[in-house]
Amino acid sequence: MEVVVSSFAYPLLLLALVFISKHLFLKRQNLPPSGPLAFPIIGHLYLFKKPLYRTLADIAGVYGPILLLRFGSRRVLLVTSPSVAEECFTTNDIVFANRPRLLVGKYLGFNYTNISWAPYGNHWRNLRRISTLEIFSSTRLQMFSNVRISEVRSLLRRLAAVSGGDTFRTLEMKSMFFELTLNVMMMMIAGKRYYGDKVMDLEEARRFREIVKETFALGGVSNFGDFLPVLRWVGVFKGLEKKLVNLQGRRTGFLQELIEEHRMVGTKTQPKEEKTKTMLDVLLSLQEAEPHYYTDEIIIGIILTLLSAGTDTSAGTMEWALSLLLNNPKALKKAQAEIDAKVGQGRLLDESDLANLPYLLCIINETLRMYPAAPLLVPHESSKECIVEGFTVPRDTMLLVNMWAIQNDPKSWVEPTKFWPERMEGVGGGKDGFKWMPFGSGRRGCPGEGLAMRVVGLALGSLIQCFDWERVGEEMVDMEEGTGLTLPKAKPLEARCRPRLSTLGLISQC
Ligand code: HEM
Ligand SMILES: *[C@@H]1O[C@H](CO)[C@@H](O)[C@H](O)[C@H]1NC(C)=O
Ligand SMILES: *[C@@H]1O[C@H](CO)[C@@H](O)[C@H](O)[C@H]1NC(C)=O
Ligand SMILES: CC(=O)N[C@H]1CO[C@H](CO)[C@@H](O)[C@@H]1O
Repeated sequence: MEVVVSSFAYPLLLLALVFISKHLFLKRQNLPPSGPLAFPIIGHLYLFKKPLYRTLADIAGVYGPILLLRFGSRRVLLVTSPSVAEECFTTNDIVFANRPRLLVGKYLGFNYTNISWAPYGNHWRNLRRISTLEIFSSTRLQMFSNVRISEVRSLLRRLAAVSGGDTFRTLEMKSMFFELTLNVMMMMIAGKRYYGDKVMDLEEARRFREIVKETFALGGVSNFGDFLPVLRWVGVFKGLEKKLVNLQGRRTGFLQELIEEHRMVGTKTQPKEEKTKTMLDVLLSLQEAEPHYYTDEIIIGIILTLLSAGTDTSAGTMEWALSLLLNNPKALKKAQAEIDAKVGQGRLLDESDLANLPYLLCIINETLRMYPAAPLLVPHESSKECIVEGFTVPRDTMLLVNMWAIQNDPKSWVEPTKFWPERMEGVGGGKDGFKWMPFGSGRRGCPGEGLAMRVVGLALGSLIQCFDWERVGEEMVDMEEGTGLTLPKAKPLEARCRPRLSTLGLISQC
C-alpha cells in the first residue's frame, strides 16, 4: 500500500515543485504576458495563419500590446503599440539592433554577413556607413536622378504607345511597376537595363530575370525550419535549403561577371568620361584604395541587398497607391489638379517638384500607412536582457513590431480602413512619429527611405500628370492582400489609361 502511494505521490510532488518554482521564477523575472496558450515544442506556431500580421494583430487585440510569445524554440516579443515601439527603438535601440539568424538571412543574406541580416557590430556598422555615404547620401541620390527620370519617361512612352491615341486601354500595371524599379536599380548599379526596349544583351537579361523570379518565389516562403530546428535535422527542409544554396550560387556568379566586365571597361576607357558613374564604379574605386576591406564579396553583398530590399517594396507601393486612387477618383482628381497648378502642362514633372506637391506625398504616405511594404518591419533580436514597459525581456529574444496593426489601429486613427490622404498632413516625425513608421526607426531603420520616396513620387506623379486613369469596370479594384514578405497585392492591378491631350506632345518628345 505504502509503495503504491509513494509511486503516485512522487511524480505529483515533483510536478508541483516544478510548477511552483517555475511560477515563482517567472514572477521574479517579471516577463511580459505570454498571450494565448502555448503548446509544448511548437509554442504559438499553431497560430500561424496568413497573413501573419493580421493574426498577430488579433492576438494583441485580446492579450495586449506587449507579449512574449514562443515560435517553436524561439522567444518572440510582439509589440503592437506606438509607445512600446518607441521604447524599443529609442531607449533600447542598441540592444535590439541585432537580427535573428533566420534561414533567409543565412542563404539570401549570405551567412548573415550582408547588411540587412548582419548582427549588430563592427562589420554591420561599417557596411551601414559605406552605404549611407556612398549610396544613399543625397549627393549620390542626386547623381542618379537622370537614371530615374529616363526610366520613368521610358515607361510613359511605353504606356502612351500601348494605349494609343485618345481611347482608354486596359493595362496590367504590376509588372510595369516591377520592371520600372528593377531597371532603375540596375541602371544605378551597373548602367544596364534588363526589361523593356533598348535591352543590350538579351541572354544576360534573360538570366537576370530568371534569378529575380526565383528570388521572389523563395524569399516569400515563411519557414517553419527557422522555429523548429528538429524539422531541419530530420531533413524536412532539405529541398528548400538546396534551392537556396543553388540560387545564391547563381546570383553571386552573375554579379561576379558584372564586376569583371566593369573592371575591364574601367581600365580601357579612361575615367574622365562624361557618362554617369555607376554604383559599381564607385565601389570598385573604393576597392582600389582599400582592397582588403572592399573585396568582391563585400561588393556583391551590397548590391544584392540593394536589389532585394529596394525593388518589390517600391513597386508594390506604387501598385497599392494607384489601386487606392482608382477606388477614390476624387483624390486622383485632386492630385492631378495639384500637379497642373504647381508643375503645369508645359513640361514633365521632375524629382525637384516633389517638395511642392504635398498632396501627392500625402497619398504615398497614406498608402504606406494602409499597406506598409514591411508590415512586421524586419525582425530584430535582443543582444542582452533589457526592460520594456517595466517587463524584463531576456536576451536573444526576437522582436516583431506589428507596424501594420499600429498604423491601422482605430485607437490612433479615425476610420483607419478609409483612404484619406489629408490625414497625413504633418504626420511622420515629431512626437506621434511612432504611430506611422513604415520605414522602421533607429539604427536599423531603412536607409533607402529617401530613394524610395523619390522613385515612387516621380513615377506616380508622372503617371497622374500625363494620363487619365479609370477602373476596368464599375466594380472597385479588389484590394485583397496576398502572402509574401512584402505585403503584395493578391491580384495584379489592371487599369485603364488614356494619354491627356495636353501632355501627349511632351511624352513623344521626351
Ligand atoms: C516603399 C519602399 C520601402 C519600404 C516601405 C522599406 C521598409 C523597410 C523596413 C521597414 C526596414 C526594416 C527596418 C527595421 O528593421 O526596423 C527596411 C530595411 C532596409 N531597407 Fe528598406 N524599404 C523600402 C525601400 C528600400 C529601398 C529602395 C532600399 C535600397 C535600395 C532599401 C534598403 C533597405 C536596407 C539595406 C535595409 C536593411 C537595413 C539594416 O538592416 O541595417 N529599402 N526597409
Ligand atoms: C557560414 O558560416 C559557417 C561558420 O560560421 C560555416 O561553417 C558555413 O560553411 C558558412 N556557410 C556558407 C553558406 O557560407
Ligand atoms: C511623408 O513621408 C516622408 C518620408 O517619411 C516624409 O519625409 C514627409 O514629410 C511625409 N510627407 C507628408 C506630406 O506627410
Ligand atoms: C557585404 C558583405 O558582407 N558581403 C558578404 C555577402 O555575401 C558574400 C557571399 O557569400 C560574402 O562572402 C560577403 O562577405
